[in-house]
Amino acid sequence: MSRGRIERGLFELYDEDPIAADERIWGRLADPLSRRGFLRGAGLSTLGAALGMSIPFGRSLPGGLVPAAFAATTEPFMIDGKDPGLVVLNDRPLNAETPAHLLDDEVTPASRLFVRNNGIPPASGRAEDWTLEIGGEAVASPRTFRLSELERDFSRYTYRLQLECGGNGRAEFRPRARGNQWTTGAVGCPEWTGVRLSDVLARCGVKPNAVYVGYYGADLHASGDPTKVVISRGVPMSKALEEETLIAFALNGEAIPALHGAPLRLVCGGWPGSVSGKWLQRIDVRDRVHDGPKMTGKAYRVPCRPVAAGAEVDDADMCIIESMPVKSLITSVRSGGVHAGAEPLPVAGFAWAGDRAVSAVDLSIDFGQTWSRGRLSPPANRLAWQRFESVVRFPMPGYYEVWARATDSAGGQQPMVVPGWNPKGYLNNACHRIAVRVV
Ligand SMILES: Nc1nc2c(c(=O)[nH]1)N[C@H]1C(S)=C(S)[C@@H](COP(=O)(O)O)O[C@H]1N2
Ligand SMILES: [Mo]
Repeated sequence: MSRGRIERGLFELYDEDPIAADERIWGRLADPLSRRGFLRGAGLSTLGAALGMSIPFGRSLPGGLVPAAFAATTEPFMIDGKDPGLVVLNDRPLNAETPAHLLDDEVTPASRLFVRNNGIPPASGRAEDWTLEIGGEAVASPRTFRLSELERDFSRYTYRLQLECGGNGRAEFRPRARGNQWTTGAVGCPEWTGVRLSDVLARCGVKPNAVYVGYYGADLHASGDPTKVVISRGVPMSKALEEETLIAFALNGEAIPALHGAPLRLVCGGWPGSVSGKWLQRIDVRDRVHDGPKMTGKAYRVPCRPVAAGAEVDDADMCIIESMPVKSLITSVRSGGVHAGAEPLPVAGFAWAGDRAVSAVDLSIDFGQTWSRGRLSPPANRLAWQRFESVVRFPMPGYYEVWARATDSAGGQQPMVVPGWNPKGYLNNACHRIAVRVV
């Protein structure tokens, strides 16, 4: 069987109905009505035949999952300054994600940081001429700072801050949510340098009625209409005034690249990437929850209470996403690789948990029946992702999946299957899994 042909068929079929796809491709399921059915008998041996090897823990393989061995592949597409391994999801506006095995650096290089644009990035202007305006109902003395003033008059700080798009993982929701079909790669943890938003706001005076900040950037609306704002989001004052919330002018010690918001951007680690405004020109201190484009309606909001998949939800029942949920990625091993079975396989990656810290990462090689705890490093600073490392040993040759599951400091844990469906497909923090062929 040719791999390409299986892939196309698989993805189309799994898209429509994952359980029916299992039946058609791999044969009968033990419990065809259950999303948690397991592959048995004929199905299992057909899958084994397609893989060209047996599946030692096959009895535990859940039905309805596209086997990780058949993960999508994409042709390379060159973006200036970017690793050719990035996968482009949309070119107008440009959106590109990073395959997990390219995220193995403690500090994500700019060339491997995902790109998420809602509009058209501004033509790169001269940084010396750039200004940042601070205004809004709840600021005592509105002011405009030149970039050079920000650099000269305020203390600078450097933090590693993880940035993850709220829609990372959207591709797995059924029914499908519209928008970029991010798989796992809309995340990274670069090192940002800048001044504290709190210091800059203190210089202008924040009134007691301050509730929220809202940013405005210099990008152009996709319609080309210069009067339309692409996106203008923000955070409550408590998040805005955190030590780590930066007005950044450098990424990994160099000027911020054009695609990532040159010359100035907001960085609020641990919250949906959309609050970290790029090409930053203005920050308003608001006396109410900010109501700019993509703050209201269903944008970057999830149902306040869980809903059935596919349900219609009233805007009034949608709540703003704040801290992102606990999540992890295996980055040291590329999914689909071949491993010599006699050798133990080192497996490492990163875990993060929004405003919280990660307290543990566990790995499974038997589809979640048993787990073993990895070694976990402390974060370089608050809101940075954390390295985990482990070694797995496979009992015999065959097809395996390595699953990673992180737990946060409040006991929150990644689910093994896609969590709560929501209209826009946010917050999928299901366990990451990679395929390994042991020979
Ligand atoms: N001005 C502006 N800021 C923006 C965006 C945008 O389209 N315009 N996209 C947001 C979203 S949705 C995300 S996830 C992050 C992505 O940052 P990156 O492209 O540097 O990875 O930027 C945020 N800031
Ligand atoms: Mo995003």
